[in-house]
Amino acid sequence: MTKQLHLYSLSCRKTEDATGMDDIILRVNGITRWSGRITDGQTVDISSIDTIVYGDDQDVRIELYESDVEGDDFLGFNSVSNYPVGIPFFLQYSLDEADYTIKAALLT
Ligand SMILES: [Ca+2]
Ligand SMILES: [Ca+2]
Repeated sequence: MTKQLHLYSLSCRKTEDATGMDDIILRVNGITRWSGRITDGQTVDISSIDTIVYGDDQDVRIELYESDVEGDDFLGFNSVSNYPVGIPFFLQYSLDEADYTIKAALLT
């Protein structure tokens, strides 16, 4: 059996950078799958990211970074394994005083 994880949207409650927009990098199992600019109060569509297929005994590591010229800021990670199929759930990222949420679901 395999599971299919789909990511729908990224919401920013609070940016990591003190001024201007954040440049977010989203990595799935260490590979960059999406990047884009976002600021306080915005939600962006990330559903163009390919559905992630993984085994029952595996989990998926989803990391967020904020890009700066002097290096990337790590905003946190979530490991997704089991959730009820078909019901959206939310992943929180709150390191470095940032506040982000990813909406995701396991597909039927
Ligand atoms: Ca930063
Ligand atoms: Ca930045």
